[in-house]
Amino acid sequence: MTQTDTIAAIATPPGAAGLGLIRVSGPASAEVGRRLFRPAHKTCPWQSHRLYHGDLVTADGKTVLDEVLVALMRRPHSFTGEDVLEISCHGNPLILEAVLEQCLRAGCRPARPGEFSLRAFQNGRLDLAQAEALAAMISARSERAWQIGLAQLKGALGDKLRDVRSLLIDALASLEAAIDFSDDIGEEEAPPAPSQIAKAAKQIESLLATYRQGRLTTEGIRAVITGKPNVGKSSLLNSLAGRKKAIVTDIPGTTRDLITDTLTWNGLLVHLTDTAGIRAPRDIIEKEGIDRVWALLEEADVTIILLDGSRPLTDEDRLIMEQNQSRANKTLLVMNKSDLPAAWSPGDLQDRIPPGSRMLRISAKFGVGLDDLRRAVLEQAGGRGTDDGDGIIISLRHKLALKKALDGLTAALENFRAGRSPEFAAFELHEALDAVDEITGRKIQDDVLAKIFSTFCIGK
Ligand SMILES: Nc1nc2c(ncn2[C@@H]2O[C@H](COP(=O)(O)OP(=O)(O)OP(=O)(O)O)[C@@H](O)[C@H]2O)c(=O)[nH]1
Ligand SMILES: [Mg+2]
Repeated sequence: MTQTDTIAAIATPPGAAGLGLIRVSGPASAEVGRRLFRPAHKTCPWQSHRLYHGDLVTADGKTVLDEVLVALMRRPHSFTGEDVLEISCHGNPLILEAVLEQCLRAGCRPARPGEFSLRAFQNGRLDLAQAEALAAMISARSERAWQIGLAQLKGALGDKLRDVRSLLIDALASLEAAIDFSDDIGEEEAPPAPSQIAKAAKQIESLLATYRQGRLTTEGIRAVITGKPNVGKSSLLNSLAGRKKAIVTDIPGTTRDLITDTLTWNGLLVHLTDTAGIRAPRDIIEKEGIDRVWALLEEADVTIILLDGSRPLTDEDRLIMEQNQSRANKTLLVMNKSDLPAAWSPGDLQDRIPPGSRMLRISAKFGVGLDDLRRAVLEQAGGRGTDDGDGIIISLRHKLALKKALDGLTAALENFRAGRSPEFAAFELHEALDAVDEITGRKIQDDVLAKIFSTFCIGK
């Protein structure tokens, strides 16, 4: 797709910096360069992918704005697939704005958010999943999220989808042959479609299974510390955070609000929240605090139930454990104050530890057992995948499309099982194929496309 207009934007973030970059893309890029750039050396052959040093001047040629480096990337070997001009100037927002203004005077229009990436997609330089991966990589807040974004940018997801696609196309081909020659095919020559469909469904299922991990990686793990008052919840937050984030006293009911700190463990973000101790509330402030804890626990990826090992267990401890039964596989039972003599042993809890939850011993005050706790939190959240980010899905859009494809395949298989005419299965397969193609953007509606790119930043 060739665009007739040339777009320009500041590609670096607002604020002062050593350098800033203006990006121009479209048919007039070379002309904009010739008008605004005055080379330091007499000759400037404007070879593609070469840096030239000189002054950036106003469109009327009268005023020098900055000393710059420029590069022209001629199509199709550029990010967008069009002629691209990049101007590196000094990173003062005033300079960047002034240079952008001159680009607009020289014939560009301001780029919309994500428009460079949109053009790259439209010119076949990136598939849609890669363009989204690029945006995800730019906004990644943890090392793992960055790695996954990079793997997708390199086409890891596209490769997996290509496998699924070719299975579906083979299945469709044999189905359509069966439809065309239905009279000639005997029972014993049943088409191989069902086995290919089942194989594709398996691959989609395993991709779908990565979504939880993908989400944890990009958004971070939400871990909540709960327990009755005075068991050491705030002390635990403080030792894990390495600073005095929450107030600690020996008065039960010290914490009333939710206090969250975001930490990085093993390259993953962990949003750790300290909460009000759970007991029969003494006043409406405490009641509000406790109500918030119950609501928060619903959304938690991991719940750390903290128990005081130095004092006998009480009904309050038991109530919290019981309330959390249904989330056992997201729960860690943690016996605190291991530096003091134990008043009970984990064995006493045997009948209360639901399958799936785990038991650990720590001392929040003296920082004992915290490495094990960190490891257990990551494991319990399922955030410690063994893969290297290949083909992990991180976007809800991808998840929904894969789900739609899987539903189509399941319906197709059901049609085979019920012995219906192959047209029915073929219809479902086409639907599934369309859903897969929505992810890479091979087949996508313009409004969906516009919506996706509008979430990107300007200059991207
Ligand atoms: N010996 C010992 N004392 C601890 C430990 N952890 C916490 N404490 C003490 O227990 C008391 C309560 O600690 P907090 O961290 O405020 O307890 P909390 O669970 O946040 O209490 P509330 O906010 O009231 O719910 C303080 O005196 C802490 O010093 C520990 O590992 N060992
Ligand atoms: Mg507290």
